[in-house]
Amino acid sequence: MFKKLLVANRGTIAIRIIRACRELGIPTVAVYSTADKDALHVRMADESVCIGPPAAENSYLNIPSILSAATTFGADAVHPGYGFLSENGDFAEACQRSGLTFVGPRARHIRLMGDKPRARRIMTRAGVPVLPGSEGKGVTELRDALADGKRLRFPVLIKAAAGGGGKGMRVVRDANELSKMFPIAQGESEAAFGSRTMYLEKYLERARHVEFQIVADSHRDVIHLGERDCSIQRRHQKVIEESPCPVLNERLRQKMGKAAVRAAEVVGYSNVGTVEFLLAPNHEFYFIEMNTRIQVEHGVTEMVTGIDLVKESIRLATGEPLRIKQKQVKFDGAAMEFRIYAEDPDRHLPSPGLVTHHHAAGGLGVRVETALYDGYRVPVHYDPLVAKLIVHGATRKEALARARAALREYQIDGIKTNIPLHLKILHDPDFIRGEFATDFLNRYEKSAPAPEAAALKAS
Ligand code: MV4
Repeated sequence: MFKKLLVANRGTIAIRIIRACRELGIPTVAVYSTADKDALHVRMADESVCIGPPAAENSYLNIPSILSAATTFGADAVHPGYGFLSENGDFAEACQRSGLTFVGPRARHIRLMGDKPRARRIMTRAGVPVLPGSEGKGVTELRDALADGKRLRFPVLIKAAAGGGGKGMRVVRDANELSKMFPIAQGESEAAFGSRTMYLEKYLERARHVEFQIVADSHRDVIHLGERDCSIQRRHQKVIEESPCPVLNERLRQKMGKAAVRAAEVVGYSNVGTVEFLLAPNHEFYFIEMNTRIQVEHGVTEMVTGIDLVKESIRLATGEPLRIKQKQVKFDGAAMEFRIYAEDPDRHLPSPGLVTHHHAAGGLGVRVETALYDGYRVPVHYDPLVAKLIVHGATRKEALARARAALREYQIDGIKTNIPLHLKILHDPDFIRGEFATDFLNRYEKSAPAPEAAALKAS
C-alpha cells in the first residue's frame, strides 16, 4: 500500500479522499491556495502545503508546484479527485515520471477519451452504439460542418472535440444557425480547451442522461456498478442524480451495463470511470462520452452498492486485482444526491461569503459531504458546490421522503443556496413520478414558464 498520498484537490472531494485514506491507514498531504488556508481539507489532512495564489491556474492547476510538494513531503501517490487536473494526461504522465502513482487511469486513456471524435470512432468499431455524427477527426471548416449538418438533418449539436460535460455545446436547428454559431462555438472551444476542432452530432430531444459506473483493474478485468440518472441539470451543471434510473428495467440495465463494460474493455481501461449514454424515449441508447475520473455523484452508487469507490480507486492504483465479480454486485434500494451550490437562485449568480451558521442534516439514510463549518468563508475563486446531500431508502419513495425531511432540516446561514429549489423539485409531480428528461429544469427558469402555465394561457 502507499506510504503517503498527496490530495491534489480541495473542497468536498479532498475531504472524501482524506477519509478514505484514514480508513486505509495512509497518511495524507493536503495542498491549498492562499484563498484556502482555513479550508477544512487543510485541517483534516495529516500535513499540508501552500501551492500558490488563489487563481486555480497558479495553484490547483500548477503541475510543477504540486509535483514538488509531493516529492518534498515524501508522497508516493497522488489522487486528483474531480475537476482541476483529474483529466489532464500530461499531469498523469508527469506524476509517473516523478515516481508518483497517479490514482486513476493511464495517461493514454485520459487522452484517448478526452478526444471525443476518437472515442466515438473506437466505440463504433467495438459495437457500442453512438449517435449519427461527424466522422473521422472532427471538423474545423464551416463548409464541412454544413455538409455534416445536411447529412445528419437538423437539429444537430455542435460539440468541442476536446470538450466534455456540455462545455461549448450548441444546438442548431438549420443551416443558417449553424453558419452563425459554428465560429462562435469554435472561439469558445479555443478559449476553453485551446482547440478549434469541433464535431456535430444529431440532437436527441427529450433524452435522459444515464451513466454507468465502471471499475477496472490493471489486469483487464472490468465490472459495472449500475447506473445513475443525471438528467436534472442546469446549463450542463448537474443538480440531482439518482440510482437506479427510474425508467430502466433489468433487461435494459444489463444491455447498457454490458455496453459500458465493453467500452472500458476495448481500450484496456483501468481504475474507476464513467460511461455516459443518452437514453431516448423509445429506449434506444447511445454512447456520448467517457469520464476518466471519480465523479461528483459517485456517492449515489456507493449507497446502492455498499462499495467505497474512493478506496477502490486507491487499491486499484496499487495494481490490486478486482475482488468481486459482476454477479456478486448487489444493488440495494434507491439513492439520490442533491448538489448544494452557494448561489443566488433568482439571479443565477454564485453567492460566496461568510457562513454564519451551518447545521448539516442527519439521520438514517442521510449522508452529507461538505467542506462547510461555522465561520467558514466560501471563496469566490472556485466552483460553488459547497455540500452534497445523499439520501438512501429501501424504495425511491422512501428516499424522496428522507430528502424532503433532510433538506428542511439543513441550515446554511450567511450565504444563499439552492436548497429552496431542491424542495420545489421534490414537490414536482413529474419528478416524483420519475418522469423527466434533460429539459426538466427549463420549467424552473424565469424566462421559460412551466408547461402547465403555458397551457393555461393558451386555453
Ligand atoms: C447530447 C444531448 C442530446 N443530443 N447530445 C450534455 C452533457 C454532455 N455530457 C452531453 N450532453 C448532452 N448531449 C446529443 N447528441 C443532450 C445532452 C444533455 C443535455 C442537453 C441540454 C440540456 C440539458 C442536458 C442534460 C444532459 C444531457
